Formats: sequence, structure tokens, C-alpha cells
Amino acid sequence: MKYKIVSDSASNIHAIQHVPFSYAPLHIIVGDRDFSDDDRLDLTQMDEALSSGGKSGTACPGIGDWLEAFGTAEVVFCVTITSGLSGSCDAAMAAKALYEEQDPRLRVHVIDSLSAGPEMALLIEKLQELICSGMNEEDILRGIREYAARTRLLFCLKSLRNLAGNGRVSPSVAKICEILGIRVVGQASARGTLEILHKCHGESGALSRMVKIMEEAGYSEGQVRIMHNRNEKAAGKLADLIREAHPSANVLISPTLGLCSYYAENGGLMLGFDT
Ligand code: X90
Repeated sequence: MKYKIVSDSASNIHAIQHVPFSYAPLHIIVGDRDFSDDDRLDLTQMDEALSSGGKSGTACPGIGDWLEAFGTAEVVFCVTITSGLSGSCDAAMAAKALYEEQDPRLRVHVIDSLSAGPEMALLIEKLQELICSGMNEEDILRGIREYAARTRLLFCLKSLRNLAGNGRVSPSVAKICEILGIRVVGQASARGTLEILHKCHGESGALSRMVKIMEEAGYSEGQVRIMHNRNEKAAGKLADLIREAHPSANVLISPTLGLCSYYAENGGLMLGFDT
């Protein structure tokens, strides 16, 4: 096939059907250990290393990692984690320039998701659908841009420690979470940064709040992707709440992989939907 979809591992997707796909892993660094967010990552081992409490951080894919993921495809649609929080998109742009230099027939379209996790997953799924419908490149591009303007990301987190520790939210915002039982509900802002919307006491209040925000954003019956870090129960409850109010919603639940598990932390939820 002429087309390939590529993303970084912040999409929590390692494989798709019908269209060639590769991903460039981010890395979670704990002390002197480097956990690559790929098929071989053992999340339990990563958590054990993290719970020892040492210094930790993350690293985005390098130009070489992106080039490897592009492979030999003629046309690549490349979905990255938000440029507002990561260098991944910049590295993909640099890789694009090198890739296209090789041969005038090669093209890479970098799509900055301004988001992470389930919203990236929705973009990948839409690209897959557009490609499979037999559209030409220009129409696929127009279609994905139009769709990206209609997708959103909400999150519900118990702890912002790793986000604050790596400069992705301010320490004063992260302090809110230190109060027991507080859940922070927020969204990916239009600039692709974290925007805190509510501090909720307890999880069930936070889940209803998320559904309310979704509806205010214009959700009626489209796609919903919920990703969770060891919180199947809350993910299921959230799915139930959405299905109760919107019986034709298409809701899928999956676990976060390395990068999103690290930042969403234990119990964290991410919710992607379209409007
Ligand atoms: O380049 C790197 O090292 C990666 C940095 C990633 C930083 C943030 C990832 C957030 C993942 C947390 C909840 C959702 C936030 C969405 C904001 C757009 C998950």
C-alpha cells in the first residue's frame, strides 16, 4: 500500500488492521534504567522501579526513531503527541525533512494531535477509515484536519506528581492533588497543554463531571475511547454513564501503555471523544 500511518507511543496503540502502521517509542527513565515504551515494556517492572522513589523523567523519540518508523512508505501520515508538552512533533518534522529529501515521491504529513492517548487513537482510527475508503491524499488530509477540530480529550487524575516533576504542570497546581480523595478533572487546551477544570471530591463526582463537560462540548453519539492506568472499574463506570445518556455511543476501553501510564499515574483516566 502507498500509505502508512505512524504515531508515537503516546497513542497507546501498537498495531492496527488494514493499513500499514508503526510507532516510535517514547522512553521512561527511572534512575539509570531506560524503559522503552514498546511491546517489550513490562509495566509492573516500570512501576516497581518508580515506587522506589528516585528521579524519573521521559524522553521523546529522536529523528532516527521516526525515520525507522516511516520505513519505506511513499506517503506517511504521522500523528504525534502534543507539541505543547513534548519535543516529539519537532523531531517528527525534522525526520520528515530528511525523509522527503531522499526522493521527490516521498511525503510525510505530520499531524500534531495537540493531545495524547485516546484522542490520538481517534485520529489514527479516522486516518485508517479515510485511507480504506479509497480517498486520495489531499482528501485524506482535509478529512483528518476537519476531524481533528472535532475531537477532544478530558482526563481525571489522582496525582500530578510526575507531570509537575517534569515541568508539565506547575507545582502549585500539583499540590491540589495532595489532599486525599481529590480528583483533578481537566482537558487538553487548544494549545495542547494541560488545563485543569475542576477539583472533585471523590471519583464518582469526577466521572459525572466528565460526562457533563463532554455534553457541553457538543457530544451526542459519536466515538468514545477511554484509557486507564489500572482503573478498569472507573473506566467501566464512566462508560456506563455515557451509554446511559447516549445509548448509541461507541465506547471502547483500553489500558494506558508506558508513557501515558507514567504521566496519568495509578488510577488515572483519559477520555477521548468526537463531537
Ligand atoms: O517528550 C516527552 O518526554 C513526553 C512528555 C509528555 C508530557 C505529558 C503527557 C501526558 C499524558 C496525562 C493526562 C492527559 C494530558 C493531556 C494534555 C494535552 C497523560
